[in-house]
Amino acid sequence: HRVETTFKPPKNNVKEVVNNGGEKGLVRKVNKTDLNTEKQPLKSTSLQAGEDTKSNSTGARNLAVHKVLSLDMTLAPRDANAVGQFGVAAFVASNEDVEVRKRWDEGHFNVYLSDQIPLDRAIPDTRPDMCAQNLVHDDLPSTSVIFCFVDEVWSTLLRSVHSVLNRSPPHLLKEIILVDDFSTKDNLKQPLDEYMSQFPKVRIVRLKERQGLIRARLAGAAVAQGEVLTFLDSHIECNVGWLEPLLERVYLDRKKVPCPVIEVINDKDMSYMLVDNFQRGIFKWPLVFGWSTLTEEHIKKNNMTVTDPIRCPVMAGGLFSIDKKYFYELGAYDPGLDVWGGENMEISFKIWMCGGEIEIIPCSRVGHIFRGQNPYKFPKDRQKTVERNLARVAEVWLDEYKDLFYGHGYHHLLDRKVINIGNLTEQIELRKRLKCKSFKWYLDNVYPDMDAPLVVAEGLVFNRGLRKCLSLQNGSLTFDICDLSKQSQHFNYTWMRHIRQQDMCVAPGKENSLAVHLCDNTNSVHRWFHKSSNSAMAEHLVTVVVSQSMCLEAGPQGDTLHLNPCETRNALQKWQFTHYRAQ
Ligand code: LR7
Ligand code: MN
Repeated sequence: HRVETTFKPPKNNVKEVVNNGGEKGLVRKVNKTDLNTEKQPLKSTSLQAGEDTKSNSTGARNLAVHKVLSLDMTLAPRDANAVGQFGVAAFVASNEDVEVRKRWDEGHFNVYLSDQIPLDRAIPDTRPDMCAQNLVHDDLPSTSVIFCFVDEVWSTLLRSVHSVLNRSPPHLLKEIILVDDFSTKDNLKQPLDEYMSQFPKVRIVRLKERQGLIRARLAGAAVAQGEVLTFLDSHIECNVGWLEPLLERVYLDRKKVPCPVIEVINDKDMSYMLVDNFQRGIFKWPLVFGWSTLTEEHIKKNNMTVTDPIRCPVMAGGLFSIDKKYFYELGAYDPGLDVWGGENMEISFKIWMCGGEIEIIPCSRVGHIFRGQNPYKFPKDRQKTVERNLARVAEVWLDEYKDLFYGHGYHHLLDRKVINIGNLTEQIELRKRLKCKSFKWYLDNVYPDMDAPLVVAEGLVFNRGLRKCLSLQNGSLTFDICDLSKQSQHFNYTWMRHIRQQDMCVAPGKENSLAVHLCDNTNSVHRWFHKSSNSAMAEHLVTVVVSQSMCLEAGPQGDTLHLNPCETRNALQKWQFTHYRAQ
């Protein structure tokens, strides 16, 4: 069983595609004519006393505000006819296809094309109209922008850096920190040092061994001098006015963790594509990140406009700003997370459960190249690395709901003799020290539309052939006339796949008999497979004994219970619970 772990771009329901160079109907593209070419240079506006409502921690009122930067320094590009200029789709001649294919694997996108596009190209200002009119405080905190990368493609890495340099107000950009996570490509060594030496704000940190993006970000944060940390992936393009609205949120409340809207840089034609409004980051079991559009009702009820911040149960992970002191108060990332994956869940649960908030800020927009595959090697198996990271997060943050994580395809992670998820003492201590709320609180208050039933099925377990029920009396399993009023006949079928009454579990006994054991999550013989419908083994209770599937079967006289090889049509092997909470 494989759980999907690659990240998909946000949705776009607009059917018409302006330029069908890329995947049809996935995301809407922006026309050259959509470009706002009448941007005025930045003007500061001084407000009348009393118009501003924010008072700072010393009690003094900050009255000076100014408009968000709305001039794209790159709108008068050096070469208006360059390939990919203005973010429009670029094409290569058909005889260059071979080149495109040859270089694709360097980044798992059109590297050949990217190398021809200006490093400081203009892109369309995709912000909702009102954004350019918004005011922000003039004493916003400064930020360190942290890019970590491993073997990133030269042109996309540089385009990422240029987009930050060109589209961030200089007084707010303390520095750009490039953390090289032990890349092997030669051009990312001395040539990168040389190139970046022309920009005093750019610093390069080299890791001595491969750490993975989580510990690489921690290494960047450790040397950062800005008041706010802004993390970005190394294949992005920041859009006009992207930074101020993020810093404004942190300024208003240091426990707010703002994320930009993530737009799409098409992996085939490198065009800049905008995405639907009102999307938030969510997860489905087993902790799979995804996007969901706010409902019409929710938008109406909360009187939301397209520029309002959108509260998100979880963030995508790669692009966000956070107050540096707050980041460390939260214990930063769990440094035990390896290479890639799960850290977005960890930081999201931590932020919400320990008093903060995550929001998407529609006036801040950053394009990202979504790739079908990681272009770098994983030191260990990719799937195993991600699963292990997620199990760490589940163990620390999910309380009793961690069963839902394991129950959705990750039972094998429970066999701790095989899977070592490492030491969690410090993470558990941290959660206690910060007095964080429960995962139930998080579900009720932050993600109430999440379906999270704690058991799969419950009630009586009755046999379809004999209409009698399982019963647990004086520590042994019997088979009785069904009686709803008897607690001895009530069982739960849990996400751990236990047939369970309190802490006792039904298990295979000696010589195809049945036994009752103290439940043990790590013991695979306590697990039973059961489906109520739609499968060949429908309604069977199947256990795996010594790597052989066996089914729970009622004796023909209706007095015994034993295990027998499974038979699809045998009614004595068919079992049903009174209530199914989930499938
Ligand atoms: O070992 C590594 N060392 C690194 O420095 C592996 C990666 N990296 C760098 C890499 O070069 C890149 O700059 O880390 C950054 C992120 O890696 P990607 O681009 O391969 O990740 P992704 O875009 O596929 O995945 C998303 O999920 C990750 C989970 O660990 C991270 O949180 C990424 O930052 C995140 N990306 C985004 O949120 C962008 C939008 C995705 C969506 C939806
Ligand atoms: Mn990425």
